[in-house]
Amino acid sequence: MLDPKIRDDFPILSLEVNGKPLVYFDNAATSQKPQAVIDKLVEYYETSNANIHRGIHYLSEKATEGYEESKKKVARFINAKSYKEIIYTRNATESINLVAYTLGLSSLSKGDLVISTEMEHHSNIIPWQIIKKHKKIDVEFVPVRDDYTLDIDEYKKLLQRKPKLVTFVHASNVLGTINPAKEITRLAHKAGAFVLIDGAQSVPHMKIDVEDIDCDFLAFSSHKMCGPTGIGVLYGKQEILEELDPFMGGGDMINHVTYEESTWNKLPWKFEAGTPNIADAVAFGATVDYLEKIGMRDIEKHERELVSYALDKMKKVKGLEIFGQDDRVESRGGMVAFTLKYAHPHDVAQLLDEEGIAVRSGHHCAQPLHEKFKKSTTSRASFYLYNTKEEVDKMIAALDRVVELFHS
Ligand code: 7TS
Repeated sequence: MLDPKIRDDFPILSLEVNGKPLVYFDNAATSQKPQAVIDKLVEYYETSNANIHRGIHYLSEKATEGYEESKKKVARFINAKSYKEIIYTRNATESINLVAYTLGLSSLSKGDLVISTEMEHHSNIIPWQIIKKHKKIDVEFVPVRDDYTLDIDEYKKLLQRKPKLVTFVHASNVLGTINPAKEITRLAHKAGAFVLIDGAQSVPHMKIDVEDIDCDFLAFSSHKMCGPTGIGVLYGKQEILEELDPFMGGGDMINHVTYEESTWNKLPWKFEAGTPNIADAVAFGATVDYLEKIGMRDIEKHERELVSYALDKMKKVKGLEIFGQDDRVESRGGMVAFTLKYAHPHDVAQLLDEEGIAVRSGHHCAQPLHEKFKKSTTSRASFYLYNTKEEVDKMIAALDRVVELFHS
């Protein structure tokens, strides 16, 4: 386990909620921010604020340097070849939409197949439904089996139809399942498809190496990995990004403009129209420094130990059913969705909140997955580097009290 002193880095963790010390178990929705990231944000506004790529004055150059340095750090963090492969968006959702609206609109045509999976977040379902409407493509979903893993045999069958794109969630935000990204990618490439991975729930929690996985695109969000809101990342292989048309048009993404037509800027700027979210990008660079200092492998180990501890205890709560694998911790992430036989998930979340414990309830933007397993909603506890076994114990005690309340 990581040293619990790490908690001192996160000012919000010393809050009391409803008179109790905060237990923050809603990390899959968004994570808390360390002081180093908050300080960087303030420092940027106090010492560097200007627009980037526009002026030759001192501040503009300083802001530009901070923005570009952040991209270089992110490229190193995921082992991309260059910062040219790192596009900043608002969030993982926008990153996925960027691929849909560029590659989807320009390269897909009627009857082309896109393969996704049944365990996607809505952000990797809706964009393809929109492209389906525009371009009359087919979208198929790899089934989730009863053991909450993807049905790879069905996937192989779908691949025989020569899809143009395979897109899948690396770690499910509900089931916790970690999909075999390298193998899925290898098979997709063999069938001639592009590969887009939704890394929103994997990049914050494990060491990701895009060269090793060999995916063509990877989408993730800063705010789920201790960074500021308002910054998302789309990694894309340079040779593919070079071929794509821009996503949005405007300032900074152009080379030369006439009234009739225009040419595009170099990568990655071709995909970043208008003034970007400079301050949050600079602070995102500090976020990467922070995570690297702790070490992604140690973060992963910490969460694995914590989720294993939590699963053992949760299984013993009367009437508690886990939605996802409850044993194979090596292939699942640190989030546990569950239902209690005697209480509605919203009541569970509300009663836990009264004890200062933050969990989420709902369908977690994965409604089709819930419906497939005949659930309308679940509660979900999701862990991160600063959570402890003592906090898990508090949640278990609170859940026992909920069961007592509803069962008696
Ligand atoms: N993909 C996955 C797997 C996610 O879990 C989420 C957010 C997204 C994409 C979208 O991320 P965004 O930053 O663009 O919003 N998931 C959740 C969640 O589970 N609870 O709140 C947000």
